Amino acid sequence: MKKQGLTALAWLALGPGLILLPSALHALEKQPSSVYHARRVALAGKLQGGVAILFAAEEPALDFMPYRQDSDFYYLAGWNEPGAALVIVSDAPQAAAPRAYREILFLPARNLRMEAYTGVKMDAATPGVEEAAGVDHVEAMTELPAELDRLISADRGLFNNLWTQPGTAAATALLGFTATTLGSGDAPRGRDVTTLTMPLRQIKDEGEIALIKQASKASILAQRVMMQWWVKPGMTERAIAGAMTAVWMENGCERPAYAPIVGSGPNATILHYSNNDRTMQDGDLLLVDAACEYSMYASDITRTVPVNGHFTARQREIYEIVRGAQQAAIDAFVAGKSTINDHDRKDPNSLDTVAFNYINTHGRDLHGQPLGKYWLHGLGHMMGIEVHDPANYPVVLKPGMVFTIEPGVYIPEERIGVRIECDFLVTADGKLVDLDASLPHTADEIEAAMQAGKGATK
Ligand SMILES: [Mn+2]
Repeated sequence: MKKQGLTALAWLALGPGLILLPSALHALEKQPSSVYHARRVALAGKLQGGVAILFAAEEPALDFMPYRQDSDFYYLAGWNEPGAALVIVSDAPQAAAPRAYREILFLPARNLRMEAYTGVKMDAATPGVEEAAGVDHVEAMTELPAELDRLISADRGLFNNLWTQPGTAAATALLGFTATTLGSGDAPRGRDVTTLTMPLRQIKDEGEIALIKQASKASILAQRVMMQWWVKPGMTERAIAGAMTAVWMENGCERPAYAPIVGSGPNATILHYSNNDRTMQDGDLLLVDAACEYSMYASDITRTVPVNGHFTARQREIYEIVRGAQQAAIDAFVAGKSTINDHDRKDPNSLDTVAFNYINTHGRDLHGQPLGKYWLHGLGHMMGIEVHDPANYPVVLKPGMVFTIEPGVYIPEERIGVRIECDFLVTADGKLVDLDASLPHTADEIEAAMQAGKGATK
């Protein structure tokens, strides 16, 4: 938690136009090796005596896009390089060939010619690689088919108890090759390991929460800089996205957690708008759904602000209805009982229903109709290594979970789109904590923040 760039205060004092000198390259902040090891052991406990084989994300082939590791692979291995495989052999004392727990990271051989492009890599022959990886054993990738062949030859029961990421080219190829080496007509089917990692990933440990808070901190700062310094008539949506990106990266984040949505006027009513190519006008609302990723962990924050610094009466009315819906969901929250993202709003404990009922019983459209029909999406989602962490919705919200609450009302006819999104943690004692609580939230707070920026430039 050390590497911080400019403090919030410095950013707010200096404002836009500041040219920053490049700071030291930020490597990912990893949790202790013991944490990743414990996750592998926990996964092994769910394998029903089977073996898990996970592959790292492929490296983009010289297309100049930065590499991002596969989320499950990173969660289990903390290894941020392409071309690797992780094998977890679960403890199976009753198996045909009794097995004890084992974990092996398979690494591709170094390619010295490609290292001119990629930089220096480690492989199984690199001294100290096991300590660097924090995995019990590191082997050359060429050994993986042989290892699998040995395991299945000793216990044919494993043939249909291999857990892999479904649909990945590497897993399909390996299972096909295994069929050939075993002289089998059929390849092992491979069971879906992500069904086992999903519930593990949903409950965050302290280190993960600390990383999410770092992502929150930088994202809050960027949102604040946005509303205080950058939003004004004549500014482009893209300039806002760029200014926020600068704040994220200066504060140690490696990338946006998703494509920034900076939608003004009519674009505020487009849910996943990301062209960001309009010039903002006096009287517009601006919806900014933008946040960053810190050491592989996401933040996800939306604020909606008036471009000229003042909500109209109608904009303020809609804004406060959306905020009221969010507050109603927060007030109704009960750990272990409430659910999120209940699309059909059929679950009796659904927070979506609470928020929908609030919106549908407050305010009217231009035709005297209730506003519920202008809310088009779920109330929130799980968040972690991915901005939308995997889940089978609706999810019952439990201690250790991190999720968003993000009601919205989008009325194209009035060029009004409002979404307010905050990220929440359920604590061990069942309390709901707003991770973005320090960011202006009410209409009054947003107007005050925008005025503060204007005052300072005079
Ligand atoms: Mn979201």
